[in-house]
Amino acid sequence: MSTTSAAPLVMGVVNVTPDSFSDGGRYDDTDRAVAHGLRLLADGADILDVGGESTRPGATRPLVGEELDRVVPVIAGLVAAGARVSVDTMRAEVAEAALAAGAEIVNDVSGGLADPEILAVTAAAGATYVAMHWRAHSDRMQDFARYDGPGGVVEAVRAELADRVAAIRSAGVAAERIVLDPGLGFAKQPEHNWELLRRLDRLADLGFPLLVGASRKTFLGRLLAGPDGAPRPTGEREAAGLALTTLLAAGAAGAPVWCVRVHAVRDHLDAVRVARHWRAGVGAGSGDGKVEP
Ligand code: PMM
Repeated sequence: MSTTSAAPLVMGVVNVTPDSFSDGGRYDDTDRAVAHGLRLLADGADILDVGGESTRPGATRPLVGEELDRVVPVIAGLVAAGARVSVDTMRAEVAEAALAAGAEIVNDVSGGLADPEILAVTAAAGATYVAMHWRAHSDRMQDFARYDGPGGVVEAVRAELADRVAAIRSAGVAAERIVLDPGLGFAKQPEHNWELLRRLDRLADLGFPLLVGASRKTFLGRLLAGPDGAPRPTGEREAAGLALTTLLAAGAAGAPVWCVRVHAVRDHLDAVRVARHWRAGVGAGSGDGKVEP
């Protein structure tokens, strides 16, 4: 699929997991997950991202057979309904089965570090590959949330993504099939996420489209914490995520964003439309310099 577009595409999340932080357990059987995906499709999702492994901080990994059983039938069902599907996996075996079931995109939160064979599998299928910035599996990723070098988190993430691009290219994935992602919340403290969002231009100048996944994440909950310091619960972070989508779609980060990965597709599409309409008017002006009463 094309990785160029003017406004961000909206990718809807279909987590077929018992334990994802944002929607864990709600869609953990095939029928419920397909029904959820179909709702997101009807709401206008450009891509449906189907995942069978929770990556919330501290999560333990499913067995490969469990992950296959979760995602493959859901992907097949959604592809049959006409959806463009990405598979959210770090495993070559799961990516291969998902591509055979009709997925077009491999969304690998480890950027090829967890299972390097996934790159050759993606290349062989001619699929699009999303490489997210990642340092370690979820059970210990927060031990790696340190960015003490010059340029802090932004330059570290940029350099580490550039290394991944080299590996992805040498495995045979075409440059126009690569998408990069800052990996918000993965080995990041809240302020690291905000710095990355403000400086997406530094990641964009690596020359690849960007995907951003901020929806319902803890750094938004922390921003919205009440007087007692407790983060705002997951289900009450949507408005903050929408504000962020609007800013990104309006170009506030100084770089175009190719795609936003979200849970509430319809609302985020509305935000993208507002931003697109705003952008279309910026610079157009009334022409005569007069101010209407
Ligand atoms: N975040 C999660 C899972 N997969 N994929 C990409 N490319 N980027 C992300 O930020 C990302 C991801 C974790 O969030 P979830 O539990 O809401 O799915």
